[in-house]
This record gives sequence, C-alpha cells and structure tokens, in this order.
Amino acid sequence: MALVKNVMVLLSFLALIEVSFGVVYEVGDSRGWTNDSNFDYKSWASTKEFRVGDTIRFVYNPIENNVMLVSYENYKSCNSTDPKFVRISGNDSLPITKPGHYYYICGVPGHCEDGQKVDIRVPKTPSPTPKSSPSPSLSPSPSPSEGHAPAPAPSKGSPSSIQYHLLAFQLFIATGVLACFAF
Ligand SMILES: *[C@@H]1O[C@H](CO)[C@@H](O)[C@H](O)[C@H]1NC(C)=O
Ligand SMILES: *[C@@H]1O[C@H](CO)[C@@H](O)[C@H](O)[C@H]1NC(C)=O
Ligand SMILES: *[C@@H]1O[C@H](CO)[C@@H](O)[C@H](O)[C@H]1NC(C)=O
Ligand SMILES: [Cu+2]
Repeated sequence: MALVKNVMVLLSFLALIEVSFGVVYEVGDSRGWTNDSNFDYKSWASTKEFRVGDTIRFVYNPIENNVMLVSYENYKSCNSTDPKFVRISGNDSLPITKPGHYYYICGVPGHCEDGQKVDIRVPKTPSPTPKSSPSPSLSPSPSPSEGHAPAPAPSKGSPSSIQYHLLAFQLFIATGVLACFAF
C-alpha cells in the first residue's frame, strides 16, 4: 500500500512539474510562421495537445509578417482590422494562461488568406492521460509526460530542444524522488 501511495505522490509531483514548466511549441516547427508554400498550420496544430502553462512561439521575418490575436469571426474571414493584440518582434513567445481557442492570423494583406492562420485549441480539462496501473517495479516510467509532449517529428527539422530538456529534467527528478522513497 505504501508503494502505491508513493507512486501516487510521484505522479502528482510529475504533474506539478509539467504544469509549472509547460512545453514551448514553435508554430510551424522549423518552417516557422510564414506565408510560403501554403504551410498547413491546421494539421500542424492538430498533432499537438496544448495545455495551460504551455507557450506558443512565433518565429518569423518581422519585415514581412506579424502575429494578431483575433476573434473567431475575424479568424474565419481573415479580417485584421480589429485584433485583440498584435506582435511584431519576429520572435514572440505567448504563454497559454487559460483554456479556450486562441485564433492567430498574420495581418499582412493576403497572408491569412494564403493559410497563415492557426487555431490553438486548449481543452478545459486535460484529456486524462492513460496511466497504466502503478507497476510493482520501482523503475521510473520511461515517459512521464506521455500523451503531452508531442512525439518528436521523425522526419526533419529540429523540434524545440527545450522539450527534451524538460523530459530529461523530469526523469532526473523522478529518479531522485524514487531514490528517496526506496531508502
Ligand atoms: C508571401 O508574402 C510576400 C510579401 O507579402 C509576397 O511577396 C510573397 O509572394 C508571398 N509568398 C507566397 C508564397 O504567397
Ligand atoms: C472586420 O471586423 C471589424 C471588427 O470586428 C468589423 O467592424 C468589420 O465590419 C469587419 N470587416 C469585414 C470586411 O467584415
Ligand atoms: C527566440 O527567443 C527565445 C527566447 O525567448 C530564444 O531562446 C530563441 O533562440 C529565439 N529564437 C530565434 C530564432 O531568435
Ligand atoms: Cu505573414
């Protein structure tokens, strides 16, 4: 029973770390935020599981692009006349502070119409991570953030290395915590 309790404590601890650090998602991965070649931001977003505490980062050439948060209506119609806010630095990190939809478009004429728009959907309750029942073994689960950190794209590009750092950090903590319980 003590073991089960320990495992529960460990899992909550990991969840806490996950929430306090979050994941940084670079929009478009190595392609960035661009109007080139009609990059499909919809399918990019569909492979992600965004959560409160994560950060959305837009990296782009600020001479030719910008970032606007808009309403659903204006997202649909690519209307950039009344944005909720505008970012123009070329490297904008936008933390997710609450659930809901974040509708971003590029306000440069024609770009949103060419597909430079993304809907960041953040579910109210994180979808329950299918956790296997606590294993009697003391070895830490190899993937504490399973179901959250996106599977590293096997193809090309450099997925934000910060994700790997976080994972490594979690494993490091998990090992430490397990060691404390074990002795
Ligand atoms: C992207 O936008 C730039 C400047 O607005 C434009 O010159 C270029 O043709 C666009 N690229 C595509 C693929 O539409
Ligand atoms: C664009 O949005 C603004 C504010 O949301 C609205 O007043 C305006 O009529 C819209 N323009 C078009 C062409 O739909
Ligand atoms: C963007 O900014 C972050 C820090 O906010 C930095 O780590 C990253 O290297 C920057 N990326 C580029 C392409 O400048
Ligand atoms: Cu643009």
